[in-house]
Order: sequence, then C-alpha cells, then structure tokens
Amino acid sequence: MRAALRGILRYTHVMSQSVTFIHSADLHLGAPFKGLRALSPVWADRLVKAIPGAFRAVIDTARTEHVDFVIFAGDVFDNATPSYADYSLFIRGLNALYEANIPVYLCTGNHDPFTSWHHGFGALPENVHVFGTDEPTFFVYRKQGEPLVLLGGRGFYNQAWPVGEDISAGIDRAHAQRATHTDAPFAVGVIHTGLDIDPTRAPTNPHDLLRRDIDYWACGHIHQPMLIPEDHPRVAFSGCPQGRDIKETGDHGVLKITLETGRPNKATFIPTARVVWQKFEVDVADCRTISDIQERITSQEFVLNAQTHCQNMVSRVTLVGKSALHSELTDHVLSDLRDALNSKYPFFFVDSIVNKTTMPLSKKTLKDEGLFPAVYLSTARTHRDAKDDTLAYLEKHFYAQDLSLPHDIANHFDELCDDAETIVLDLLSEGGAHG
Ligand SMILES: [Mn+2]
Repeated sequence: MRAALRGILRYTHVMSQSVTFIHSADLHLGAPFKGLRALSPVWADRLVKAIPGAFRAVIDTARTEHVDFVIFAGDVFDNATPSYADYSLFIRGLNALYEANIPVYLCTGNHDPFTSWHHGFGALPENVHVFGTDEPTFFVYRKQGEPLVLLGGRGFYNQAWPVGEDISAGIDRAHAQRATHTDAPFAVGVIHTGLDIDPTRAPTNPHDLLRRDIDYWACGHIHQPMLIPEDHPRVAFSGCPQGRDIKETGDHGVLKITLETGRPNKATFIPTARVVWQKFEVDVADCRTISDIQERITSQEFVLNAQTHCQNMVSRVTLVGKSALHSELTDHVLSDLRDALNSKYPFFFVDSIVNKTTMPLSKKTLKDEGLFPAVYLSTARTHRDAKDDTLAYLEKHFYAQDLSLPHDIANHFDELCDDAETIVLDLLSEGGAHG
C-alpha cells in the first residue's frame, strides 16, 4: 500500500512540477514624495512611511504565501547613493527571507546601478543572488536538492544603457544549461528594461522575448503592472509596490507567479501600496451649490476607492462642465472646498482641485449677440489661426522681460487659447454684473 502510494507520488511528481515565486520590482526605497501642495502632518507622515510599509508588505507576502523565491527586477533604491537607513531596511527584509529559507534573485536598474551597490554599508545575506551587468549570468534554484528553475538575468552597470545592446541577449534555456551544467523544468529571465515603451532604458522587443525558450520574463522599469499576454503572462512588469507620485495612479503591488509543467502561467496581483494616487474629473454641470460639488467629489472618491485594495487615497480633482457656479469657484472657494473635503474622511486626501468648468453662456451666443465679447472673440480667432505669428509675438515679449516661453507651449496652444478666452470672458461678464 505504502509502496503503491509512493509510486503514485513519484508518478505525479514526474507528471507535473510547479514553482511559485514573487515578482517584484521598482521598490524605489528612499524616493521623496514630490509636488504635493499642502499636506497635513498626518498625511505627510503616511507618505513618508508608505514605501517602507509597502516593502515590508512584499516581504510578509513572500513569507505568508510560502513562495519558493523572490525576484527584485531592478530599482531597489531610488538613487545611486542610497542612505544607510534605506540600505538597512532592505537588508532587514532580506534577512527575514533568509530566516524563512527563501532565496532572492535581483538585477540592478537604472536608479540603483551596479556601481551604486559598492559601499561600506555591509554585505548582502547569503540567500541573495545578484545578476551581472556586462553579460547575462545564471543561477539554479534547487528544491529538495533537485534543480527546479534556471534563472538568467542582467542589470545596469551604470545609469545609462549602451545604445544598440540588447539586455536580453543570451538569456535562454540553452545558454543557462551550458553555463550551469544543469537542466531544470523551468527557465526564468530577469531584466530591467524599457521594453518597446522607453527606448532609452535597455529596450528590447517583447515579441523576441515571447519567442525565446524562457517560461517567464520578470521585468522591471515600467511602474504600472503589465502582463503579456494578459491572462497567462510570459513577459510581465509587476510595477512598483507603492506609487511614488500622482503620475503613478491606481493599485500597486507585486505578482505571485506560478509556473506548472504542461499548463499556462498563472499570475496573481497582490496589492502592497499603503497609499493610492488617483486623478479624476468631476462633471458639475448640474450642481446648484458648492455643497453639491463637495458631495459629487466625495461620491466619486468612494467609487474610485472601491476599485483598488487600498483605503488611503490622495486625489487630484478637475471640475468640468458648463456651470452657473463657474465664476464663484475662485481660488479661495476651492481652497475652502478642499479643506472641507479633507476634514470629512480621514482616509481621503484631496491634494488639489482644478477649475476647468466653463460659463453656461456659450461663446457662440456671445458672438451672435454682437456685443463687445464678439469683437474680442474674433480677434482671438485671428491670433489662434496665426499660431506661428502668435508664438513669435509671445516669444519676443517674453524675451524683452528676460523670460523664456515654456518649451512645450506649441503642443498646448489650443488649450491655452481656450483658457485665455474663458478668463477674458469671465472678466467681461464680471464687469457687466457690477455695472
Ligand atoms: Mn523604476
């Protein structure tokens, strides 16, 4: 009976093997939170603790999920001269994995290139394996003494990547077998790459990666989660465990990857972010009071919050729509509205409210009435049509004041014209109201 059972176990072992690991990247330990207007002390503290908190969540996840190993695909640190505090934090996490008998495989990124890891802060624990930079290096993950995974990876030597060199070159099963004199059921690639999205950071072709004899490519550099193909990824970015600023909106975390022989890859997103960033527009056309606007923003906050796994949320709100309240939404009122929102729910924080509403009266109506605004609007039209002349005119006048035009002004020309027309029409209508 026992022999038969052993036979069955051995048979299933041969039939199907699997490995489960955490794919993490872009921790950016030490990143400052930039561009926030007026933070409360509570929120400032929350943000300072968010990245270390997310990192601890990554380590806890690896332990509670009992994964076989953890991958960090570059940019562990936000800059090339990490502080001793951030380095120590990272080492504490690695030691916790060491104690749980979980190996770590990491490649360097453009923010924490190979050169930046050379300092007197202390050695990495024995469970940590760092991929080389001049050419791919290979490691073997063994389980119960048997080779289970061949890992091949390559990272950044310094912050720039040599033009024309493919970071993924030479990473395939055959190379890994030759380099390690070993074979294993699975082969995993680890690289920090701009893929075909950022051509300046070790770009590589995703179609080439999919054709390569590698079961799964764990990539770093793109900060949002991205899975190719979506259902059963063979090339993936985990994104950063904690978004750094308002550009990195939505859920952030790590991927738990399971590879099983004869089956498609399985990826599970595990959220780790302590604070989620959101940007959204609120149409206030049918709001009759400022308090209606406040309610509208709040309900939108709840809708968005339900779409992520994190309670704390920092938002940037843009008000849009034709609104009778348009000219009442002064900076002062917007600031009071922000304060009212921020004192209501301790887990939501509105960083700024931008007023992009327009007056209910259309520019066309004003023009049709043949009033002064019509003259203004037709002049504005002339300037808008003669874009190059207008930009040259502006440049000349800015230059005379020792100022330079914003470099991307040409791309936002129409938008700026719209804003300018709205401001002037506002001023005209105010003048009218006060006689
Ligand atoms: Mn990064």
